[in-house]
Amino acid sequence: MKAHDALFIAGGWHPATTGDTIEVVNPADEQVIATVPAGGAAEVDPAARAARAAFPGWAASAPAERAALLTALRDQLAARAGEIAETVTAELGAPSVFAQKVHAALPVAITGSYAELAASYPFEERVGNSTVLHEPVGVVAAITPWNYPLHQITAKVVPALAAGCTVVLKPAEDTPLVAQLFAECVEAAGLPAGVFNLVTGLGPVAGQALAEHPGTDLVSFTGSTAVGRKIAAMAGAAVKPVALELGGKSANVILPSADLAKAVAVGVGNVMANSGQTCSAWTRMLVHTDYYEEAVALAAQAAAKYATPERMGPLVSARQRERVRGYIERGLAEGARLVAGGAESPSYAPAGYYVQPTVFADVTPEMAIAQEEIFGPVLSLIRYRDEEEALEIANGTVYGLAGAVWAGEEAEAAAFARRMETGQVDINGGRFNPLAPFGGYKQSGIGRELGAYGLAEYLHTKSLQF
Ligand code: TXE
Repeated sequence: MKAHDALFIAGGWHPATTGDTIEVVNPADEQVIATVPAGGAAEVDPAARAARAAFPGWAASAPAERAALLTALRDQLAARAGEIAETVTAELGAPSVFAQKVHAALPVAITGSYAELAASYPFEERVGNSTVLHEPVGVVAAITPWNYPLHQITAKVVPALAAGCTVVLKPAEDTPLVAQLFAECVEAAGLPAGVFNLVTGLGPVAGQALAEHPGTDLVSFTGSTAVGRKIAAMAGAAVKPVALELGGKSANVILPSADLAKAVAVGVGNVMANSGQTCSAWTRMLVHTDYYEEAVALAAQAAAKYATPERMGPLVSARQRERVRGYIERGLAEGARLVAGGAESPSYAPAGYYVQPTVFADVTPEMAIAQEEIFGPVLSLIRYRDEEEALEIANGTVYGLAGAVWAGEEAEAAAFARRMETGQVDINGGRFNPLAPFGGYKQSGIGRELGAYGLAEYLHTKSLQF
Protein backbone atom coordinates (compact mmCIF):
# COMPACT_ATOMS: atom_id res chain seq x y z
CA MET A 1 0.00 0.00 0.00
CA LYS A 2 1.47 3.32 -1.04
CA ALA A 3 1.49 5.91 1.75
CA HIS A 4 2.72 9.47 1.96
CA ASP A 5 5.13 10.31 4.75
CA ALA A 6 3.82 13.85 4.51
CA LEU A 7 0.78 16.02 5.12
CA PHE A 8 -1.10 17.90 2.40
CA ILE A 9 -0.89 21.59 3.32
CA ALA A 10 -1.19 24.69 1.10
CA GLY A 11 -1.28 22.61 -2.05
CA GLY A 12 1.85 20.54 -1.38
CA TRP A 13 3.06 17.52 0.60
CA HIS A 14 5.11 18.49 3.67
CA PRO A 15 6.76 16.24 6.27
CA ALA A 16 5.61 16.45 9.88
CA THR A 17 7.99 18.26 12.21
CA THR A 18 8.20 15.64 14.97
CA GLY A 19 8.82 12.54 12.91
CA ASP A 20 6.11 10.73 14.91
CA THR A 21 4.19 8.16 12.92
CA ILE A 22 1.04 6.02 13.09
CA GLU A 23 1.07 2.39 11.99
CA VAL A 24 -1.83 1.36 9.78
CA VAL A 25 -2.92 -2.23 10.38
CA ASN A 26 -4.91 -4.51 8.09
CA PRO A 27 -7.64 -5.81 10.44
CA ALA A 28 -8.15 -8.96 8.35
CA ASP A 29 -4.64 -10.30 9.09
CA GLU A 30 -3.27 -7.94 11.77
CA GLN A 31 -0.26 -6.97 9.61
CA VAL A 32 1.14 -3.42 9.49
CA ILE A 33 0.62 -2.17 5.93
CA ALA A 34 1.89 1.41 6.12
CA THR A 35 2.91 4.25 8.38
CA VAL A 36 1.70 7.82 8.10
CA PRO A 37 2.77 10.98 9.92
CA ALA A 38 1.23 11.76 13.28
CA GLY A 39 0.67 15.49 13.08
CA GLY A 40 0.05 17.74 16.06
CA ALA A 41 -0.43 21.41 16.88
CA ALA A 42 2.72 22.28 14.89
CA GLU A 43 1.09 20.90 11.72
CA VAL A 44 -2.49 21.98 12.41
CA ASP A 45 -1.42 25.61 12.71
CA PRO A 46 0.09 25.99 9.21
CA ALA A 47 -2.82 23.99 7.77
CA ALA A 48 -5.35 26.34 9.39
CA ARG A 49 -3.34 29.34 8.18
CA ALA A 50 -3.23 27.98 4.64
CA ALA A 51 -7.00 27.46 4.72
CA ARG A 52 -7.46 31.03 6.02
CA ALA A 53 -5.25 32.47 3.30
CA ALA A 54 -7.18 30.59 0.61
CA PHE A 55 -10.61 31.51 2.00
CA PRO A 56 -11.26 34.98 0.51
CA GLY A 57 -10.50 33.87 -3.04
CA TRP A 58 -12.49 30.63 -2.80
CA ALA A 59 -15.44 32.33 -1.08
CA ALA A 60 -15.57 34.95 -3.82
CA SER A 61 -15.33 32.43 -6.66
CA ALA A 62 -18.42 31.97 -8.82
CA PRO A 63 -20.55 28.96 -7.77
CA ALA A 64 -20.24 27.68 -11.34
CA GLU A 65 -16.44 27.68 -11.00
CA ARG A 66 -16.64 25.69 -7.75
CA ALA A 67 -19.11 23.34 -9.46
CA ALA A 68 -16.66 22.73 -12.30
CA LEU A 69 -13.83 21.92 -9.89
CA LEU A 70 -16.07 19.59 -7.87
CA THR A 71 -17.04 17.84 -11.11
CA ALA A 72 -13.32 17.35 -11.77
CA LEU A 73 -12.95 15.96 -8.23
CA ARG A 74 -15.85 13.56 -8.83
CA ASP A 75 -14.16 12.41 -12.05
CA GLN A 76 -10.90 11.77 -10.18
CA LEU A 77 -12.70 9.75 -7.50
CA ALA A 78 -14.51 7.77 -10.21
CA ALA A 79 -11.30 7.12 -12.16
CA ARG A 80 -9.54 5.84 -9.05
CA ALA A 81 -12.51 3.87 -7.64
CA GLY A 82 -10.66 0.54 -7.91
CA GLU A 83 -7.68 1.82 -5.95
CA ILE A 84 -10.00 3.44 -3.39
CA ALA A 85 -11.87 0.16 -2.86
CA GLU A 86 -8.60 -1.76 -2.43
CA THR A 87 -7.36 0.79 0.08
CA VAL A 88 -10.57 0.59 2.14
CA THR A 89 -10.34 -3.20 2.06
CA ALA A 90 -6.75 -3.02 3.30
CA GLU A 91 -7.21 -0.53 6.14
CA LEU A 92 -10.82 -1.19 7.22
CA GLY A 93 -11.20 -4.84 6.23
CA ALA A 94 -14.31 -4.35 4.08
CA PRO A 95 -14.99 -7.29 1.72
CA SER A 96 -14.06 -6.23 -1.81
CA VAL A 97 -17.56 -6.22 -3.34
CA PHE A 98 -18.90 -4.03 -0.53
CA ALA A 99 -15.81 -1.82 -0.78
CA GLN A 100 -16.49 -1.25 -4.49
CA LYS A 101 -20.27 -0.89 -4.34
CA VAL A 102 -20.46 1.28 -1.23
CA HIS A 103 -17.13 2.62 0.04
CA ALA A 104 -15.86 3.68 -3.39
CA ALA A 105 -19.13 4.38 -5.23
CA LEU A 106 -21.01 6.42 -2.63
CA PRO A 107 -18.42 9.25 -2.48
CA VAL A 108 -18.58 9.57 -6.27
CA ALA A 109 -22.38 9.96 -6.12
CA ILE A 110 -22.23 12.46 -3.28
CA THR A 111 -19.48 14.54 -4.86
CA GLY A 112 -21.49 14.56 -8.09
CA SER A 113 -24.62 15.69 -6.26
CA TYR A 114 -22.73 18.62 -4.72
CA ALA A 115 -21.16 19.60 -8.04
CA GLU A 116 -24.75 20.04 -9.29
CA LEU A 117 -25.98 21.75 -6.13
CA ALA A 118 -23.10 24.22 -6.06
CA ALA A 119 -24.25 25.50 -9.44
CA SER A 120 -27.95 25.73 -8.57
CA TYR A 121 -28.01 26.61 -4.84
CA PRO A 122 -29.82 29.89 -4.01
CA PHE A 123 -26.88 31.69 -2.37
CA GLU A 124 -28.91 34.90 -2.66
CA GLU A 125 -32.67 35.34 -2.20
CA ARG A 126 -35.15 38.18 -2.11
CA VAL A 127 -37.43 38.17 0.97
CA GLY A 128 -39.87 41.13 0.88
CA ASN A 129 -37.73 44.26 0.96
CA SER A 130 -34.57 42.33 1.90
CA THR A 131 -31.85 40.54 0.07
CA VAL A 132 -30.78 37.48 2.06
CA LEU A 133 -27.23 36.29 1.43
CA HIS A 134 -26.00 32.80 2.30
CA GLU A 135 -22.26 33.23 2.83
CA PRO A 136 -19.61 30.60 3.61
CA VAL A 137 -18.75 30.42 7.34
CA GLY A 138 -14.98 30.35 6.76
CA VAL A 139 -12.42 27.69 7.67
CA VAL A 140 -13.97 24.33 8.51
CA ALA A 141 -12.33 21.80 10.85
CA ALA A 142 -13.52 18.38 9.65
CA ILE A 143 -12.90 15.40 11.96
CA THR A 144 -13.98 12.05 10.58
CA PRO A 145 -14.26 8.42 11.75
CA TRP A 146 -13.04 5.19 10.20
CA ASN A 147 -16.30 3.29 9.61
CA TYR A 148 -17.06 4.62 6.08
CA PRO A 149 -13.76 6.44 5.75
CA LEU A 150 -14.12 8.10 2.36
CA HIS A 151 -17.88 8.66 2.61
CA GLN A 152 -17.44 10.48 5.91
CA ILE A 153 -14.77 12.69 4.34
CA THR A 154 -16.80 13.58 1.24
CA ALA A 155 -20.01 14.13 3.26
CA LYS A 156 -18.22 16.99 5.07
CA VAL A 157 -15.49 18.30 2.80
CA VAL A 158 -17.45 18.44 -0.45
CA PRO A 159 -20.48 20.47 0.78
CA ALA A 160 -18.10 22.77 2.66
CA LEU A 161 -16.18 23.41 -0.56
CA ALA A 162 -19.43 23.82 -2.51
CA ALA A 163 -20.50 26.46 0.01
CA GLY A 164 -17.25 28.40 -0.50
CA CYS A 165 -15.54 27.32 2.74
CA THR A 166 -11.98 26.07 2.99
CA VAL A 167 -11.16 22.94 4.99
CA VAL A 168 -8.62 21.26 7.24
CA LEU A 169 -9.36 17.53 7.53
CA LYS A 170 -8.20 15.29 10.39
CA PRO A 171 -9.24 11.75 9.36
CA ALA A 172 -9.45 8.76 11.72
CA GLU A 173 -6.06 7.33 12.68
CA ASP A 174 -7.24 3.79 11.80
CA THR A 175 -7.94 4.68 8.16
CA PRO A 176 -5.67 7.52 6.97
CA LEU A 177 -4.69 5.99 3.62
CA VAL A 178 -7.93 6.66 1.79
CA ALA A 179 -7.76 10.23 3.13
CA GLN A 180 -4.37 10.59 1.45
CA LEU A 181 -5.90 9.25 -1.78
CA PHE A 182 -8.66 11.85 -1.47
CA ALA A 183 -6.02 14.59 -1.12
CA GLU A 184 -4.32 13.30 -4.27
CA CYS A 185 -7.66 13.53 -6.08
CA VAL A 186 -8.14 17.12 -4.86
CA GLU A 187 -4.66 17.98 -6.12
CA ALA A 188 -5.24 16.33 -9.49
CA ALA A 189 -8.64 18.02 -9.87
CA GLY A 190 -6.86 21.38 -9.71
CA LEU A 191 -8.47 22.95 -6.66
CA PRO A 192 -6.56 26.08 -5.59
CA ALA A 193 -3.77 25.61 -3.02
CA GLY A 194 -4.94 25.80 0.61
CA VAL A 195 -8.62 25.24 -0.14
CA PHE A 196 -8.28 21.68 1.20
CA ASN A 197 -5.62 20.57 3.71
CA LEU A 198 -5.00 17.19 5.31
CA VAL A 199 -3.38 16.57 8.69
CA THR A 200 -3.21 12.92 9.74
CA GLY A 201 -2.76 12.31 13.45
CA LEU A 202 -4.26 11.10 16.70
CA GLY A 203 -7.63 12.37 17.92
CA PRO A 204 -6.60 13.81 21.28
CA VAL A 205 -3.55 15.47 19.66
CA ALA A 206 -4.21 16.60 16.08
CA GLY A 207 -8.03 16.40 16.36
CA GLN A 208 -8.20 18.42 19.52
CA ALA A 209 -5.67 21.01 18.26
CA LEU A 210 -7.76 21.45 15.13
CA ALA A 211 -11.09 21.79 16.94
CA GLU A 212 -9.60 24.29 19.39
CA HIS A 213 -7.60 26.29 16.85
CA PRO A 214 -8.77 29.93 16.92
CA GLY A 215 -8.43 30.01 13.12
CA THR A 216 -11.17 27.44 12.52
CA ASP A 217 -14.70 28.87 12.29
CA LEU A 218 -16.81 25.69 12.50
CA VAL A 219 -16.15 22.13 13.62
CA SER A 220 -17.86 19.30 11.78
CA PHE A 221 -17.37 16.04 13.66
CA THR A 222 -18.55 12.47 13.19
CA GLY A 223 -17.66 9.88 15.80
CA SER A 224 -18.41 8.78 19.32
CA THR A 225 -20.84 10.60 21.56
CA ALA A 226 -18.10 10.95 24.20
CA VAL A 227 -15.77 12.88 21.89
CA GLY A 228 -18.71 14.78 20.35
CA ARG A 229 -19.64 16.01 23.81
CA LYS A 230 -16.06 17.25 24.41
CA ILE A 231 -16.01 19.09 21.11
CA ALA A 232 -19.41 20.66 21.79
CA ALA A 233 -18.24 21.84 25.23
CA MET A 234 -15.09 23.36 23.76
CA ALA A 235 -17.01 24.96 20.91
CA GLY A 236 -19.63 26.26 23.36
CA ALA A 237 -16.92 28.05 25.33
CA ALA A 238 -15.52 29.56 22.12
CA VAL A 239 -19.02 30.24 20.66
CA LYS A 240 -17.94 28.29 17.58
CA PRO A 241 -20.68 26.49 15.63
CA VAL A 242 -20.54 22.70 15.48
CA ALA A 243 -22.14 19.97 13.40
CA LEU A 244 -22.13 16.58 15.13
CA GLU A 245 -23.01 13.18 13.74
CA LEU A 246 -22.86 10.79 16.68
CA GLY A 247 -24.10 7.35 17.57
CA GLY A 248 -27.39 5.57 17.05
CA LYS A 249 -29.52 2.67 18.25
CA SER A 250 -32.07 2.64 15.49
CA ALA A 251 -35.31 0.67 15.64
CA ASN A 252 -36.58 -1.54 12.84
CA VAL A 253 -40.31 -1.73 13.57
CA ILE A 254 -42.10 -4.62 11.87
CA LEU A 255 -45.86 -4.04 12.10
CA PRO A 256 -48.20 -7.11 12.01
CA SER A 257 -49.35 -6.38 8.43
CA ALA A 258 -45.76 -6.45 7.07
CA ASP A 259 -44.13 -9.07 4.84
CA LEU A 260 -42.28 -10.65 7.77
CA ALA A 261 -39.76 -12.71 5.79
CA LYS A 262 -38.68 -9.72 3.71
CA ALA A 263 -38.56 -7.32 6.66
CA VAL A 264 -36.40 -9.72 8.70
CA ALA A 265 -34.04 -10.56 5.83
CA VAL A 266 -33.47 -6.90 4.90
CA GLY A 267 -33.22 -5.96 8.58
CA VAL A 268 -30.53 -8.55 9.29
CA GLY A 269 -28.60 -7.48 6.17
CA ASN A 270 -28.74 -3.87 7.35
CA VAL A 271 -27.15 -4.75 10.70
CA MET A 272 -24.48 -7.06 9.30
CA ALA A 273 -23.35 -4.67 6.52
CA ASN A 274 -19.88 -3.22 7.19
CA SER A 275 -19.60 -5.67 10.11
CA GLY A 276 -22.19 -3.64 11.99
CA GLN A 277 -20.01 -0.53 12.01
CA THR A 278 -22.73 1.78 10.74
CA CYS A 279 -24.13 4.58 12.89
CA SER A 280 -27.56 4.33 11.27
CA ALA A 281 -27.79 0.49 11.56
CA TRP A 282 -31.20 -0.90 12.61
CA THR A 283 -29.79 -2.70 15.63
CA ARG A 284 -33.12 -3.20 17.41
CA MET A 285 -35.72 -5.29 15.61
CA LEU A 286 -39.19 -4.78 17.12
CA VAL A 287 -41.64 -7.60 16.38
CA HIS A 288 -45.26 -8.16 17.48
CA THR A 289 -45.52 -10.97 20.02
CA ASP A 290 -47.72 -13.10 17.69
CA TYR A 291 -44.95 -13.22 15.06
CA TYR A 292 -41.99 -13.04 17.41
CA GLU A 293 -40.74 -16.65 17.41
CA GLU A 294 -41.10 -16.87 13.63
CA ALA A 295 -39.00 -13.69 13.30
CA VAL A 296 -36.36 -15.07 15.69
CA ALA A 297 -35.98 -18.23 13.59
CA LEU A 298 -35.80 -16.23 10.34
CA ALA A 299 -33.23 -13.82 11.80
CA ALA A 300 -31.00 -16.61 13.09
CA GLN A 301 -31.06 -18.30 9.66
CA ALA A 302 -30.37 -15.03 7.84
CA ALA A 303 -27.47 -14.13 10.18
CA ALA A 304 -25.79 -17.52 9.68
CA LYS A 305 -25.49 -16.73 5.96
CA TYR A 306 -23.20 -13.79 6.78
CA ALA A 307 -20.67 -16.06 8.53
CA THR A 308 -18.14 -16.02 5.68
CA PRO A 309 -15.18 -13.66 5.15
CA GLU A 310 -16.55 -12.75 1.70
CA ARG A 311 -19.82 -11.48 3.20
CA MET A 312 -18.55 -10.06 6.47
CA GLY A 313 -15.16 -8.55 7.16
CA PRO A 314 -13.43 -8.06 10.50
CA LEU A 315 -13.98 -5.15 12.86
CA VAL A 316 -11.60 -2.24 12.35
CA SER A 317 -9.31 -2.88 15.33
CA ALA A 318 -8.56 -5.14 18.27
CA ARG A 319 -10.03 -2.44 20.52
CA GLN A 320 -13.31 -2.43 18.59
CA ARG A 321 -13.47 -6.25 18.71
CA GLU A 322 -13.03 -6.17 22.50
CA ARG A 323 -15.85 -3.63 22.81
CA VAL A 324 -18.19 -5.78 20.75
CA ARG A 325 -17.27 -8.99 22.58
CA GLY A 326 -17.89 -7.17 25.85
CA TYR A 327 -21.44 -6.36 24.72
CA ILE A 328 -22.10 -9.95 23.63
CA GLU A 329 -21.02 -11.16 27.06
CA ARG A 330 -23.12 -8.48 28.70
CA GLY A 331 -26.18 -9.58 26.70
CA LEU A 332 -25.72 -13.14 27.93
CA ALA A 333 -25.21 -11.96 31.53
CA GLU A 334 -28.40 -9.88 31.35
CA GLY A 335 -30.40 -12.94 30.29
CA ALA A 336 -30.87 -12.41 26.56
CA ARG A 337 -31.17 -15.61 24.47
CA LEU A 338 -28.32 -16.10 21.97
CA VAL A 339 -29.77 -17.59 18.77
CA ALA A 340 -26.86 -17.00 16.35
CA GLY A 341 -23.16 -16.23 16.67
CA GLY A 342 -21.42 -15.50 19.94
CA ALA A 343 -18.31 -13.88 21.39
CA GLU A 344 -15.74 -16.45 20.15
CA SER A 345 -13.77 -15.89 16.94
CA PRO A 346 -15.36 -17.57 13.94
CA SER A 347 -13.72 -20.84 12.84
CA TYR A 348 -13.03 -19.48 9.33
CA ALA A 349 -10.85 -16.63 10.66
CA PRO A 350 -7.73 -17.81 12.50
CA ALA A 351 -6.33 -14.25 12.41
CA GLY A 352 -7.92 -10.84 12.15
CA TYR A 353 -10.39 -8.96 14.32
CA TYR A 354 -13.45 -10.98 13.32
CA VAL A 355 -16.58 -11.60 15.36
CA GLN A 356 -19.50 -13.81 14.42
CA PRO A 357 -22.77 -12.40 13.09
CA THR A 358 -24.76 -12.47 16.31
CA VAL A 359 -28.49 -12.40 17.10
CA PHE A 360 -30.08 -12.06 20.52
CA ALA A 361 -33.74 -12.84 21.25
CA ASP A 362 -35.71 -12.08 24.43
CA VAL A 363 -34.06 -8.69 24.65
CA THR A 364 -35.92 -6.26 26.90
CA PRO A 365 -35.79 -2.51 26.34
CA GLU A 366 -33.73 -1.69 29.43
CA MET A 367 -30.85 -4.10 28.67
CA ALA A 368 -27.50 -2.54 27.70
CA ILE A 369 -27.63 -4.32 24.31
CA ALA A 370 -30.96 -2.53 23.67
CA GLN A 371 -29.77 0.90 24.81
CA GLU A 372 -26.10 1.32 23.90
CA GLU A 373 -24.39 1.51 20.53
CA ILE A 374 -22.43 -1.73 20.05
CA PHE A 375 -20.97 -0.92 16.61
CA GLY A 376 -20.60 -4.55 15.65
CA PRO A 377 -22.69 -7.25 13.92
CA VAL A 378 -25.10 -7.76 16.80
CA LEU A 379 -28.90 -7.66 16.43
CA SER A 380 -31.35 -7.47 19.34
CA LEU A 381 -34.93 -8.72 18.83
CA ILE A 382 -37.46 -7.05 21.12
CA ARG A 383 -41.10 -8.11 21.54
CA TYR A 384 -44.04 -5.67 21.61
CA ARG A 385 -47.76 -6.23 22.29
CA ASP A 386 -49.36 -3.24 20.57
CA GLU A 387 -48.43 -0.25 18.44
CA GLU A 388 -48.24 2.16 21.38
CA GLU A 389 -45.75 -0.11 23.12
CA ALA A 390 -43.73 -0.42 19.89
CA LEU A 391 -43.55 3.37 19.65
CA GLU A 392 -42.51 3.72 23.27
CA ILE A 393 -39.71 1.18 22.79
CA ALA A 394 -38.62 2.71 19.46
CA ASN A 395 -38.36 6.16 21.05
CA GLY A 396 -36.98 4.87 24.35
CA THR A 397 -33.25 5.49 23.91
CA VAL A 398 -31.05 8.58 24.12
CA TYR A 399 -30.43 8.29 20.37
CA GLY A 400 -32.51 9.18 17.30
CA LEU A 401 -30.49 8.82 14.12
CA ALA A 402 -32.37 6.47 11.79
CA GLY A 403 -34.93 3.67 11.72
CA ALA A 404 -37.25 1.58 9.61
CA VAL A 405 -40.93 0.70 9.58
CA TRP A 406 -42.54 -2.16 7.67
CA ALA A 407 -46.28 -2.58 7.02
CA GLY A 408 -48.60 -4.01 4.37
CA GLU A 409 -49.28 -0.49 3.08
CA GLU A 410 -46.68 2.27 2.86
CA ALA A 411 -49.18 4.75 4.34
CA GLU A 412 -49.53 2.69 7.51
CA ALA A 413 -45.74 2.51 7.94
CA ALA A 414 -45.35 6.23 7.20
CA ALA A 415 -48.00 7.12 9.81
CA PHE A 416 -45.98 5.26 12.43
CA ALA A 417 -42.70 6.81 11.19
CA ARG A 418 -44.11 10.32 11.69
CA ARG A 419 -44.33 9.59 15.42
CA MET A 420 -40.72 8.39 15.73
CA GLU A 421 -38.14 10.70 17.33
CA THR A 422 -35.45 10.12 14.74
CA GLY A 423 -33.83 11.84 11.77
CA GLN A 424 -34.40 9.37 8.94
CA VAL A 425 -36.81 6.45 8.53
CA ASP A 426 -36.91 3.90 5.72
CA ILE A 427 -40.44 2.88 4.74
CA ASN A 428 -40.74 -0.78 3.69
CA GLY A 429 -37.00 -0.91 3.05
CA GLY A 430 -36.64 2.55 1.51
CA ARG A 431 -34.11 3.49 -1.16
CA PHE A 432 -30.98 5.57 -0.56
CA ASN A 433 -31.37 9.19 -1.62
CA PRO A 434 -28.16 11.28 -1.65
CA LEU A 435 -30.22 14.48 -1.54
CA ALA A 436 -32.21 13.54 1.58
CA PRO A 437 -31.06 15.01 4.92
CA PHE A 438 -29.22 12.69 7.29
CA GLY A 439 -28.64 13.45 10.97
CA GLY A 440 -29.84 12.96 14.48
CA TYR A 441 -32.49 13.84 17.01
CA LYS A 442 -31.55 13.80 20.70
CA GLN A 443 -27.98 12.63 21.46
CA SER A 444 -27.41 11.43 17.90
CA GLY A 445 -26.18 14.86 16.99
CA ILE A 446 -26.65 18.41 15.79
CA GLY A 447 -27.12 19.39 12.16
CA ARG A 448 -27.67 17.49 8.93
CA GLU A 449 -25.50 16.08 6.16
CA LEU A 450 -26.23 15.46 2.47
CA GLY A 451 -28.18 17.44 -0.10
CA ALA A 452 -29.01 21.12 0.30
CA TYR A 453 -29.40 20.55 4.07
CA GLY A 454 -25.77 19.48 4.30
CA LEU A 455 -24.61 22.50 2.30
CA ALA A 456 -26.63 24.90 4.50
CA GLU A 457 -24.59 23.80 7.55
CA TYR A 458 -21.60 25.64 6.08
CA LEU A 459 -23.39 28.94 5.42
CA HIS A 460 -24.02 32.08 7.44
CA THR A 461 -27.17 34.04 6.69
CA LYS A 462 -26.93 37.79 6.15
CA SER A 463 -29.77 40.15 5.41
CA LEU A 464 -29.64 43.48 3.57
CA GLN A 465 -32.72 45.64 4.13
CA PHE A 466 -33.82 48.04 1.39
O1 TXE B 1 -14.41 7.08 17.95
P1 TXE B 1 -13.78 8.51 18.22
P2 TXE B 1 -13.72 5.62 18.11
C1 TXE B 1 -18.81 5.21 17.91
C2 TXE B 1 -18.97 3.70 17.93
C3 TXE B 1 -17.60 3.24 18.28
C4 TXE B 1 -17.15 4.31 19.24
C5 TXE B 1 -15.67 4.47 19.43
O2 TXE B 1 -19.89 3.34 18.93
O3 TXE B 1 -17.61 1.97 18.89
O4 TXE B 1 -17.69 5.51 18.70
O5 TXE B 1 -15.02 4.69 18.18
C6 TXE B 1 -11.17 11.83 16.59
N1 TXE B 1 -10.63 15.73 19.90
N2 TXE B 1 -18.59 5.72 16.56
O6 TXE B 1 -13.01 5.54 19.40
O7 TXE B 1 -12.68 8.43 19.20
C7 TXE B 1 -10.55 10.53 16.13
O8 TXE B 1 -9.17 10.69 15.88
C8 TXE B 1 -10.84 15.76 18.58
C9 TXE B 1 -19.76 6.16 15.87
O9 TXE B 1 -12.96 5.33 16.91
O10 TXE B 1 -14.92 9.43 18.50
C10 TXE B 1 -11.37 10.24 14.89
O11 TXE B 1 -10.87 11.02 13.81
N3 TXE B 1 -10.96 14.65 17.84
C11 TXE B 1 -19.46 6.77 14.60
C12 TXE B 1 -12.78 10.72 15.29
O12 TXE B 1 -12.56 11.64 16.37
C13 TXE B 1 -10.88 13.46 18.46
C14 TXE B 1 -18.24 6.52 13.88
C15 TXE B 1 -13.71 9.61 15.77
O13 TXE B 1 -13.11 8.87 16.81
C16 TXE B 1 -10.66 13.36 19.85
C17 TXE B 1 -17.14 6.08 14.72
C18 TXE B 1 -10.53 14.57 20.58
N4 TXE B 1 -10.32 14.59 21.90
C19 TXE B 1 -17.36 5.69 16.00
N5 TXE B 1 -10.62 12.05 20.20
C20 TXE B 1 -20.55 7.35 13.79
N6 TXE B 1 -21.34 8.26 14.32
O14 TXE B 1 -20.65 7.04 12.62
C21 TXE B 1 -10.82 11.34 19.07
N7 TXE B 1 -10.96 12.18 18.01
